[in-house]
Amino acid sequence: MSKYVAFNNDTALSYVQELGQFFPADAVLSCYEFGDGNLNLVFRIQDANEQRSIILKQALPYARCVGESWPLTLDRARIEASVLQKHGAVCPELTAKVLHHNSELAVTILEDLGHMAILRGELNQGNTFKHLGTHVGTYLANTSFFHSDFYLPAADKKSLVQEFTNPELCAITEDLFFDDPYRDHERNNYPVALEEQVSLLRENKTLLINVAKLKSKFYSSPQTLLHGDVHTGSLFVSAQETKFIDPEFGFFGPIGFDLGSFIGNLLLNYCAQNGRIIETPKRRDVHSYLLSTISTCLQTFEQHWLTLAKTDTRDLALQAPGYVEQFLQEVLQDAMGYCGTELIRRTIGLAHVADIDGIEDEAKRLAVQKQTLLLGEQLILNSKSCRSTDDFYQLIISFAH
Ligand code: SR1
Ligand code: MG
Repeated sequence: MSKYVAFNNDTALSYVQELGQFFPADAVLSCYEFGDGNLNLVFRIQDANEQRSIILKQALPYARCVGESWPLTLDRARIEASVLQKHGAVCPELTAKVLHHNSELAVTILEDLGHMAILRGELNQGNTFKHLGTHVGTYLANTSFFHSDFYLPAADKKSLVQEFTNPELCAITEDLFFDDPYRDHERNNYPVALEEQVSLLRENKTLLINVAKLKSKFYSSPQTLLHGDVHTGSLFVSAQETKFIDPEFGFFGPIGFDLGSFIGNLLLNYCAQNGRIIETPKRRDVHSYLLSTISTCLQTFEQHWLTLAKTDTRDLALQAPGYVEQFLQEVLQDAMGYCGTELIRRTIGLAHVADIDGIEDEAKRLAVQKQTLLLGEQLILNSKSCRSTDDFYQLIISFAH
């Protein structure tokens, strides 16, 4: 049993050397920390001629972006490694590989995806990835179907629900998505010029009821093992490949949550491009790329789910003709609602996105923030009338322009 201690470059390097399984004994190794996320330390360890490298990720006992005043469970490292392993088992080509895990030290060693890039940064530079929609739709369908009641024997699922109980990280989502933005809270962060729109949002009773329903479903609808934090910073991309990382918020929750979060992040980027790309033709290209990626993702998700349900559903009652279609309609409605909450919380809550905050011109940034708030509100208000992927897509188009 190793006692927890937060690593620095030297101790991370020694740990890897002592494991002795990743590099030859005589390799000359170097190590540096480069994590820029909200929560963890991330080290790269490589040999002198940069032929081989690995990533060592370590959870800190607090939220890095806030400091020691926000203590946070180390158990999230176990959850993250286990979700990667479970998702990797049903979708290996789209999930980052775990090479080693130590729960006491909250350390996970992962394959180095340094030949790829984080999607958010790429989208912010106007770069596009033609397989993204298909890849994400496939990952979300595979991971959600194979951890759902359609596939897992009931007793196995119940025991997995326990294994992936993640109360502290879920509490962050419960607070940041569904509470803070809709009331005064010191964690919120938005310009004074947005105050009027924020007040109107908070006075909209129908909106607040819809947000309450979404929160209630997040609390008590263990439909599948979610990634739990599907934003564009949780994806590595290259021209051919896509890899999911960082599922430390994983738990058994509503299937629509991951799908809605992903689409929400593409829409945040869509709106942000209005303040980023000055040349109209280039902006139009990126906009149309983002919309077609959303459409492809939705269609791939739905078609893949329907196929899996037809070929692999093991529960007898859930095979009732027409049931899976109804089930998926509700998933889409949830996704649309969660998508709206992601847009709103990233605009006025604690955790913003570089897509918007990186816009230097204040007036342009404000215009984008107004658009993301409005779009988020409309998605939440109209989610229950969504009957198909096309309804979802049409609503996005009608408000995104
Ligand atoms: C304190 S954590 C803030 C946000 O970062 C994570 O990536 C999640 O999205 C969380 O809401
Ligand atoms: Mg993360």
